[in-house]
Amino acid sequence: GTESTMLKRNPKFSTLNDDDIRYFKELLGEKNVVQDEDALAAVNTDWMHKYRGSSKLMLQPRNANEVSLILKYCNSRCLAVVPQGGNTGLVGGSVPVFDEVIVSLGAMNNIISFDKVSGILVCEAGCILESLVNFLDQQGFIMPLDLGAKGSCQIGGNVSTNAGGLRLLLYGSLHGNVLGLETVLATGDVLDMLGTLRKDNTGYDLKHLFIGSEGSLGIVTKVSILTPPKLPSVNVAFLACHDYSSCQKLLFEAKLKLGEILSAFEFLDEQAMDLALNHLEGVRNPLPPSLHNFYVLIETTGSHETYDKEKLEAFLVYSMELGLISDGVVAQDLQQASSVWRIREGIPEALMKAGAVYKYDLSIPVEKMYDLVDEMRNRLGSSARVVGYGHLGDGNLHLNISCPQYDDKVFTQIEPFVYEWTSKNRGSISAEHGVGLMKAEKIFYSKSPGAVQLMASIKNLLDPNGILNPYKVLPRSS
Ligand code: FAD
Ligand code: 2HG
Ligand code: ZN
Repeated sequence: GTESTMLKRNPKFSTLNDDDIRYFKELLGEKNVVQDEDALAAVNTDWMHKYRGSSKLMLQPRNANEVSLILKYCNSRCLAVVPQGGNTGLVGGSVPVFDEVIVSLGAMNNIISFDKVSGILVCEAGCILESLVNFLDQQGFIMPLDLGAKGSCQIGGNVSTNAGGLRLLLYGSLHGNVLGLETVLATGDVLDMLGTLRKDNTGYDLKHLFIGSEGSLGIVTKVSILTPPKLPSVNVAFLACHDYSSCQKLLFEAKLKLGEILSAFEFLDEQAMDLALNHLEGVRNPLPPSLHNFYVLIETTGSHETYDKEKLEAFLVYSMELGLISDGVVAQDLQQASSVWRIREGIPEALMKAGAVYKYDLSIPVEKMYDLVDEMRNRLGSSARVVGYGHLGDGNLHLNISCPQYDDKVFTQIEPFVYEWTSKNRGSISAEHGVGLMKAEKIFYSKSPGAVQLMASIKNLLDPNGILNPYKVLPRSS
């Protein structure tokens, strides 16, 4: 990646020696101390194959006590550490930059308790999101978050990135849904904040510091999360819009007319659709062939099948009459619904297959959002493919620039323009993916110097040697 080429390894960190390996083997057992080259190659490389570290060691603790002893030891030896969950992060945060020790949470995947009355689930951080979804399904509940990476991402990774995803519109962010955490600090101290209460105003609510801190303040080992009941009526519509302004008006009308049952409002442009159709196996356009500039996926979730369906159908007729949509289908069964979702969820994968990709995950006021995509297209001309899609209902644009390979000429046309534009329009340069390595030096585009200074002080207080996920989140100068 072009961004990390300027970085130098911080010489204050030790390098691994035989005594270290001996200590870890004694603590964790041989098989949980991974030094195999092929296994390390995978965990040194991020999902996009854009960021690559050169760690010589991955540790696989089985409980919080082992995490505690690992960190205590690393802290005393000044060995740098990268916490890793499912390694699906998109900002280079989950892989080492140099030779940091990888602490992988995958073996900590037990469900601890589920209370059907309150809907509160307590589990270990390494549980894969989809296995939690499957567990809850049996109980008649769902997870309050859903994302395309559900098959590999872990709840601890979701919490650490404060992942948003596809149903934030209805259920809100993890800052609202996570009720408690257990974390291990860099010193090895285990911090018990594993409450299971909706309300608890006993001073500072410290768990919020760890939600979205990307492994820079501690390792999340347990999560307590509020889960909603699985409602019987879910409907999905896939609609075509002529222009962006229609998408925007459609969102306004959907909030008004669908109200409490609106659970997702996603959009994709024609370029994104084209990628999905060409690069994803078995994906086809559910709408009759015709040239549409924009597509919108609307999902409703409610408790009454006939009312909900009537409501959605009336809304679609009304939107058609207003001229906001030019075509549309409503999925008739679960399989059709999931194939419509597959188009939207598959776009990151389609982009990967198309070549190199520059990703920007931006919060921008909805009325301005697509201007950036248009401007970027004008800047880049035919040298790259500019793709716009994302969580329109949350004001979150995924701007992706796809080219055959990474190209410095293209890159200098994109940055710093994209950040300056976002900052000028009072947006955020990270809506949901985090800062990671990619944006550590860019943080001032979205945060004041005073706020960054306080972040650095908190980091220093909790991790005085700076061993946890160095080079990430905070700028070098701080
Ligand atoms: P990793 O990638 O392993 O780690 C992410 C960060 O968290 C790193 O900084 C790491 O050090 C830290 N970390 C991981 N586990 C822990 C832990 N237990 N304790 C402390 N720190 C930890 N994001 C969204 O917000 N919305 C989406 O819709 C979305 N869709 C995606 C779709 C695809 C196909 C992909 C590949 C990614 C998507 N993402 C999305 C990115 C998203 O951040 C991750 O998918 C997910 O939240 C990361 O979880 P993970 O377990 O893979 O974490
Ligand atoms: C999504 O919403 C993810 O699909 C990935 O957040 C976004 O690939 C991206 O830019
Ligand atoms: Zn997203």
